[in-house]
Order: sequence, then structure tokens, then C-alpha cells
Amino acid sequence: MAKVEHRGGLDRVLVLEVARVTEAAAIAAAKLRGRGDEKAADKAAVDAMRRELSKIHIKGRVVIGEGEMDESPMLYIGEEVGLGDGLEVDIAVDPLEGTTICAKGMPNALAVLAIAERGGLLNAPDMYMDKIAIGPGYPDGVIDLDATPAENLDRLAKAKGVPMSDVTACILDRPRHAELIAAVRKAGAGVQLIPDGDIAGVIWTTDAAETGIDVYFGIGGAPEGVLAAAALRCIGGQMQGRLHPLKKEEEARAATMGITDIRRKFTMEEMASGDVIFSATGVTDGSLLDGVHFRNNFAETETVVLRSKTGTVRRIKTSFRMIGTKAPF
Ligand code: VTB
Repeated sequence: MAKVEHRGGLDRVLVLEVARVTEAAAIAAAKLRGRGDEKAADKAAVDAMRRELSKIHIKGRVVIGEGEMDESPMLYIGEEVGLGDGLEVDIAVDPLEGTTICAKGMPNALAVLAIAERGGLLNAPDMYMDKIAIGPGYPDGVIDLDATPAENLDRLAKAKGVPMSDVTACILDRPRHAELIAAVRKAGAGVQLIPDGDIAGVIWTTDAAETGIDVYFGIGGAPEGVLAAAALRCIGGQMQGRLHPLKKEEEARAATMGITDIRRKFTMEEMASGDVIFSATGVTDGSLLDGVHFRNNFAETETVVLRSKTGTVRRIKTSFRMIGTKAPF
């Protein structure tokens, strides 16, 4: 992939603009929480996100989105979004991260978006990625995707200065992780399993004292990997990811998107470079963010907006006056 020179940085006004986008998606999805209809909740979030993006003064291009043009009418990879009159930016979206948890009314569903200077986000296809991530404050090289879980955990415990029994790994609860989970437990560390939502899983590592999670391990979506890397770039931490194709066609797909070496290990900086802004709004209550609360005529949201250039972590609580049952967008 071509290396891109980043000089100018993003306009900081975009911090508020992107918050509006994830707020709108979260409110739309929240109306369909617990209905058992993943598709409807996802569609509501996608529609709202698309609508809000179209109001921003950017020349945006979706690089991580809802899939290919022929399989999704909105926010597909390559779609141009925004008013088309501002800075050229690349956009990664996950309008409803955790569609299943939202449909079941369970915790930690989020609306997520990252925006970067053109060329700043890895164009990852919709396939699996093997990931490892830790929060800030550790010397470089503590974790390595090519080391065994025991080696990674050992280095992490030593760097943190705690016994292995005080280290906890977050892992997606999937049969494919049975060996990984067993290896972590055998090494003497704890495991926190999550049903879905590994962007939050990675972000939790940035505040281990609060969340109890020191490291994120395992195979999840590649698009979610890039979004998590964007968040971690802003807060600080270390992450590596490697595509994990299940079929030959996926390798071919990755190649058409510029990733010719399928075994390549991407660092956090290679997945999200230059100036990056990341925004997430809670859909259901979770440990990262409160979900949307509907109260009288108001919809209340909680959003976290991160910016890599300054390292700012901004939490925004917004109260939307509803017009009837509709948000005022
Ligand atoms: C993860 C997680 C997502 O998919 O990427 C996971 O972050 C991996 O896919 O929230 P499988 O469900 O196929 O294991 C989600 O759980 C849902 O998109």
C-alpha cells in the first residue's frame, strides 16, 4: 500500500460533527433494542448514520463499511459521503457494533465511526482478523501476535509488575477460541468472555484499573479491528492484527483491496495512521458507555470522542428533545 504523507490534520470541528453521527445512529438502533430483529436495528443505525454524514462539510469516502456496493445500498465500501466540499477524508463505520447484543437487549452495543486523513485507515475486507491489544503505559514490544498466549501473558505480567493471577484477558466467546482460552487459563491468568463487541473489548484494555481487562486476544472481524486500532491510536496502547481468511476468495478479495501479503502483521499505526478521530455512542448500557435512555420527551446519549493528534478523550452527554417519538434530526 502507498505510504501517505500527513501534514495538515483534521479540522477539530469534526469532533462534534462525528459525535452527532454516532448519536443519531445510536438513537435509531436503541428504538429497536430487544426486538430480536438484528437486521432492522442495523438498518435503522445505517440509515441514521448515512443521513447525518450527508450533512457534514467533508469529501468523505467509506473505506470500512457495510460491505460491497452490490450487497449493501448504503455506506458500502467506496461510497462518497458528506457534502463534498471539505477536507478529503476516509471513514470507517460500524453503525451498530453488536447487532445481536442489541437485538437481545444485552449490554455493550455501540454505534461507532472513525474518520482519518485520506489513506489513514487500512482498507480491510470484511473477513476475520487475529488481534492482540493492550493499553498504554507498557514498553514497546510487550505483546506479539507471533508469541504464544503464555509468552505474551508472562511479559505483560512482568511489565505490569503483578503476579499472573492478577492479569485478565478479554476474549470473544466462540468455539474457535477454545484452545486460546485454555492456554490463558493454564498460564494462570483470568479470562473475561464477551458474546460480541470486540471494539469495546480492545478499548477496555486502556483502563485496566476500571475494567479489569489487561489484554484483548483472538479472532474477530477485520473491520472491527481497524476501528479498534483507530480508538487505541488516540488513547495509546499497542495492537497487532493479521487477516485470517477462511477461504481462497477472501485472500483474493484482500489482494484487490491492496493487501497482497495475507500473512502480514499490521501494527496499530499501520491500521490507523495520521490524524484520526474516533467516536462511539452507547446503544445499550455498557461498561464503556451508557446506552440511550428515553425519558419523557428526551433521548439521552453518552458518547466518547477521541482524537489522535491531541490524545483528547472527550465524553459527551447529550439530551435530545424528541418531536413526538422522533429524534430532531
Ligand atoms: C467480532 C465482534 C462483533 O463479530 O468482530 C465478531 O466485534 C466476530 O465474528 O461485534 P463472529 O460472530 O463470526 O464470531 C461481532 O461479534 C458481530 O459483528
